[in-house]
Amino acid sequence: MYQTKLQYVAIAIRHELQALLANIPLSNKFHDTIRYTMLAQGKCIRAFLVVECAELCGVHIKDCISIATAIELIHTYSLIHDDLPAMDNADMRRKQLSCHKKFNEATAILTGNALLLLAFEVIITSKSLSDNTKFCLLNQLIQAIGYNGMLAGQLADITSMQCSKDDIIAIHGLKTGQLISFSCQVGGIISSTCNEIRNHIRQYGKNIGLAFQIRDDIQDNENIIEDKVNLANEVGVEKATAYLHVLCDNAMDALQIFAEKAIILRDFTTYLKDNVL
Ligand code: GRG
Repeated sequence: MYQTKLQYVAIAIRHELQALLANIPLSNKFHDTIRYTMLAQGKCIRAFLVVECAELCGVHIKDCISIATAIELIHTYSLIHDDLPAMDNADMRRKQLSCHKKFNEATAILTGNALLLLAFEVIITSKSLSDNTKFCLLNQLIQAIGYNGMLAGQLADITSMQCSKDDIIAIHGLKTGQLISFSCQVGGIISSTCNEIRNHIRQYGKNIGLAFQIRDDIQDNENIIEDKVNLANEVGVEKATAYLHVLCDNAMDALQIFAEKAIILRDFTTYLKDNVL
């Protein structure tokens, strides 16, 4: 059930991306690199979470699609940089060569930078958001991805030796959790929803953000690299799975207040819990 909505959102994001690409001249080298990285087979889960959580706040997809697109641009920037030899050194991404393998390292670094800045441009030029809403969104987005958020998690991930379980959970919460959590909160920022609803969505986002990375740790456990920050490696697959279940159950609890309105998010959370997104 969630897959149908995910596909719908992914198509809407692709539309937005095509429109952005139409404004980048073919003679500009970033046209090719942005097309290559953004129109690959990304799932658009963060955009899906933006749209679903925003609907719980009474916000229509047309009023949050620009910020959802911006978040997907930022997510792709982070993956391009994460794949670089100085970081995770990955050859493949989204079933194709990673950006630095397809082009070269300098191009990949610059493409990541370009996507990050394009994301800000998309928010600033959005026609559906007021200036005040844009300011609030940008303020919280910058906190989520900056030196106290995603970047802090990434740096700790790369530089930490010998992490405890709690260290790993903290790193995951920053590195992967912050952007996912922000995605869930977009609708609450755009709308005038009451604090109670915002708090429930915040709880949902926090748990689902961490669950997403723990799920990846469990899947990754088979080809483990000794010094990689990985919860399943640290505590074993069984305990990591139990923790994934606790997080997904907490996320489900946070949705209770929305009753039938959250049926798609419940379905998504069940799939995440069963590790089969
Ligand atoms: C380098 C600035 C910088 C930040 C890196 C991206 C990141 C922060 C950390 C995540 C690295 C990673 C591969 C984590 C595993 C979690 C995961 C499966 C991420 C990929 O997200 P998906 O599955 O990817 O939503 P698609 O390709 O579908 O968009």
